[in-house]
Amino acid sequence: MNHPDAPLWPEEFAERYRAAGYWRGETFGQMLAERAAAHPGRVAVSDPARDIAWTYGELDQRARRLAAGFTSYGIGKGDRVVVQLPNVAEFFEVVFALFRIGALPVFALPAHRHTEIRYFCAFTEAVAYIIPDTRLGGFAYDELATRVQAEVPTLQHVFVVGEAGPHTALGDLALHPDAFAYEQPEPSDLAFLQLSGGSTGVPKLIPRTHDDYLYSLWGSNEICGVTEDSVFLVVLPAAHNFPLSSPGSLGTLYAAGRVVLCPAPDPDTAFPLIAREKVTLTGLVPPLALVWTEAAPDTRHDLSSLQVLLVGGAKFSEAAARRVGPALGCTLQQVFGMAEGLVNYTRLDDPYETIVTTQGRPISPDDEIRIVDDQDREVEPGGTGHLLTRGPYTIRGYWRAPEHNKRSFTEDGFYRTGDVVRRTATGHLVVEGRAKDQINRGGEKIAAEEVENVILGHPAVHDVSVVAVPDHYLGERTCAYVILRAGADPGLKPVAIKKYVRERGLAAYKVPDRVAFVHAFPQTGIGKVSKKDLRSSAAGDPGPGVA
Ligand code: OOB
Repeated sequence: MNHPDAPLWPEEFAERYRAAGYWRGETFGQMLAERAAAHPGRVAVSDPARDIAWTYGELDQRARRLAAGFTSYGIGKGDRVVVQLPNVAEFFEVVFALFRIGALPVFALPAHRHTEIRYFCAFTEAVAYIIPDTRLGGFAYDELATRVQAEVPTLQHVFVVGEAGPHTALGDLALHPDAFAYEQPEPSDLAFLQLSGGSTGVPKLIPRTHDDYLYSLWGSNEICGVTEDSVFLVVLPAAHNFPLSSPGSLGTLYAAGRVVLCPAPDPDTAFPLIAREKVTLTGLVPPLALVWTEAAPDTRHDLSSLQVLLVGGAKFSEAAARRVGPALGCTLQQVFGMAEGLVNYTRLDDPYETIVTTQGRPISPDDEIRIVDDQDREVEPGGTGHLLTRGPYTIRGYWRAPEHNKRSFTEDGFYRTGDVVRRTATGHLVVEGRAKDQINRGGEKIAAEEVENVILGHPAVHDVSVVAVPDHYLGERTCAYVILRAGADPGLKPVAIKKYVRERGLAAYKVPDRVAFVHAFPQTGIGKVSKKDLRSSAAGDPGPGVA
């Protein structure tokens, strides 16, 4: 199949995935409509912090009204809409409305700031940007929106959940569902653009279709035991692929279960919600899983409804994995996934040793896995190598990135994950490391090149190299090694570099945790900067000139 902006699956693969029953020919709009018809009075989404609980009937109705509203503003099939919302019920109303009219949500995270948002809006030629008001969002997104709107000519509308300010209130948009007619998308059409953690100067956008994403949802549900009795707590940012689809909020809605929104991830916020809403499963990144594990034994809240805790996004150490069950009284399920597609889970009935020592195996029998050396030759069974993958819910290329796609995909369509893994005799993958130039800061991905490009803009900087430093809590933190220009102010402090990055309007998690001034970088045999050597020196004493 060809799409002007994204390479999709060749027809022979699409046919195979349909014939195997993975692609069921459904769209998100139809899915919600069917759940609403079957379970109109069941609660679909609750936002207890704001006293909101919408049934399937209400959620579907709201999405239809908003779909008519978006249509009245001229937004339609294929248009891009940047969505940057915290964990609020309206997130679901918005995305299901956009799904219905075939407009593509671009899933920004609440932490993104001017640099990222301007890029998403400009690169995707977005027509609209949806934000929370300052009270809900804890940041003046309205001011950011005003600024971006002045810079990006395509961006015609800013819709606000809450107080509209100078923009348009989302609440004013809802029209009678039949007020405007619109064309609904096909199952093989793109549904949204997800963000890649990436390793390049600018983030890449991941085009997912209704067919492929819905398969990853029901495939996950079968593996994670999600049914209409499941209650999923959205702890991580709702728009991230992990809490969205593994099995996440959308998997739970697919199963006609109940989604509960958690406004903050700390135990003081989450534990009372688990007790009150009788949450049965949730997903966390490793640092949060550690915090919950430590807090659980002393809590006065009843966590006994929790059956499964999914942990993924970054490597979960075996020692930490062993503490989850005893502390939280639930089953651990490790998840090794990526927004580009492939998701691996340990199975609920896997032997305990497999659950605590591996990152799981793929959802689908048709997820093809190759583990190769630097020359793309398969390693011997059980050997460690680069993970390449192809399958019914793994993209065949990034959105509008033909040059980059030549490097990130093999000629026969395998995605080069950048992860270094080995496979056990049972087919479970163990993540051993990473070959991509990325820092995984407790599950938040930072492309070294993106931060390096920003720091290079500082007038005193001659060269910079950003690497990961091991960290007990987050797994990794960032360290920026900086070579100053000859003649730079000798009084310049490393902290000035951090301040500079922050002022450029980058998400806070991308600001280097540490900045060290050096005179030269270690080099590889052919004279390139050796990040490997920089990483090992960062792991030790970073030396003078450090902040
Ligand atoms: C998830 O998605 P992304 O797109 O933010 O990041 C994907 C990358 C992987 O390529 C890998 O480098 C790392 O995150 N990763 C893990 C991991 N899970 C993800 N590394 C080691 N162990 C794990 N368990 O992070 C994501 C998407 C869906 C479900 C879960 C996580």
